[in-house]
Amino acid sequence: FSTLLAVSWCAEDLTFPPGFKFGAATAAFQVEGAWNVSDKGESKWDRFCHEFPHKIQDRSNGDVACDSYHQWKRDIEMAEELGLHFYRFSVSWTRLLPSGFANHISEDGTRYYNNLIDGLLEKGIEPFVTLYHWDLPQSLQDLGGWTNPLVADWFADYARVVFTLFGDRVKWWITINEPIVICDVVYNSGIMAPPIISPETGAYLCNKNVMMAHARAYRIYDEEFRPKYQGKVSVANHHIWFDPLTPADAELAELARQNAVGRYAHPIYSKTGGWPASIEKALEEVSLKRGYSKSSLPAFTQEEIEFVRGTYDFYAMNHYTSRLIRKAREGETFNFWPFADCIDLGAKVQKQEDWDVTSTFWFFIHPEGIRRQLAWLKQQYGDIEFIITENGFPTVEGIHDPIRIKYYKAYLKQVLLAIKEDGVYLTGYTAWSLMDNFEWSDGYATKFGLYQVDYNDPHRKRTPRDSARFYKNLIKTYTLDD
Ligand code: BGP
Repeated sequence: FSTLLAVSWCAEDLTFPPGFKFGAATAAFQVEGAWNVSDKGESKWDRFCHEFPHKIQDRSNGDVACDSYHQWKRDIEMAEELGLHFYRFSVSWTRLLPSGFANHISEDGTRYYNNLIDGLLEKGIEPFVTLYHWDLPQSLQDLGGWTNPLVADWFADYARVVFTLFGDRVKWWITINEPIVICDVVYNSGIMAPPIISPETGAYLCNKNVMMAHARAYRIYDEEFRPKYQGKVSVANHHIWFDPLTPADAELAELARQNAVGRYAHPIYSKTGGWPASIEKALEEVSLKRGYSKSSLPAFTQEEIEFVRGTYDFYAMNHYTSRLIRKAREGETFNFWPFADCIDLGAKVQKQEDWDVTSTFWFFIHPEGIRRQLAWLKQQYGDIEFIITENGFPTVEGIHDPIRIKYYKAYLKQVLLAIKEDGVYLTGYTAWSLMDNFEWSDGYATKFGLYQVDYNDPHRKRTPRDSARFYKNLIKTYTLDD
């Protein structure tokens, strides 16, 4: 019997399709440091860490971080060591446009990103660039940030500058990283920048403005740059997979998916555009009940629906973890973070007994979730190109990190099943993260890196973990077989 088992295991095809691309990611605020070097402007995360150190687990900040502003050559070397096909990083808005507006472009900022992009291309590694990974200029935050509809204009100007400067060499673009974090997590929890709590209004205003800002940037690329450069543009959503606790919770789990994913994806990827109908209805009912004269979720005009609809060239999926959904019990309190409890829907989340916990409070291990999430997206939005733009694992282990390798293997196996069994057209996978970095409210306490960073070293020495060797071998062999 054991021989039979062994045979069936070997027969299992754990090989990635030819042409599949592997990458790793970071984000400007999390790695660059040099927060006030040269003419760089202040971002909302600079301000947040400096003013509210107690909101960061280890009271740290991004002032130096991994010092990638100075260590970029080593970063490229690491990408080369791993054999990455692409490196996903973000541009810091205030490094390029210190005032937040397009009235002055920093020469130093331009030079920094040119060096990084050219250095990667010299090694045959594709730059995969995110325009916005959470570090809004403080000058724009002072004007209301993502709750001010003018943010779409400011973002459009910034996007045009980035496309103009780097579009000749960068072919893969993400406009905005994880709108749900910028909106729902920020305005529901107060644990991220800016610490403004406004769940009934702020989160939804932000939601619509982010959709408009993304669409503006996409349309600018499409009309002014695509004819010359033929790149691809998308937005990277965050996906927590929701399973119902019991069959009776199935409908609520679907509503929670539409709330957490559909509210950010439906306007862009669905055939009809606009908000998911079930969410539009549920949120209007809640708002009226609360005494508002209309829904807190701002309506789209027909023109806006058309403007946002179809603004993608592929689907960018960030995924880490899953939750179970059940109806909230009488008198139960809501805890929005980790962004799934939804007071407006009466949905409460919990973890399955047998899901392992990790060193980070919001993260439970449930490999099947990534496959189910991909299948759901395919079923909702059709047979489009998918790229996993973030997936990774936090642990406090040192250089030897067998648990992280186990996580990567288990999740990547489910990714293969999505491709081979469910027919998901998935062309790339991105590990979060190339190196340990400033993990937002966790500071440096949580470590996601394939490379360990020594924060006591003035040059922030990077050392490959065992997981880096695992990933390198996977990229070389294309198989999960040992
Ligand atoms: C994603 C972010 C990344 C990264 C990662 C780990 O949501 O896009 O920037 O931080 O999560 O999460 P955390 O740092 O909250 O543990």
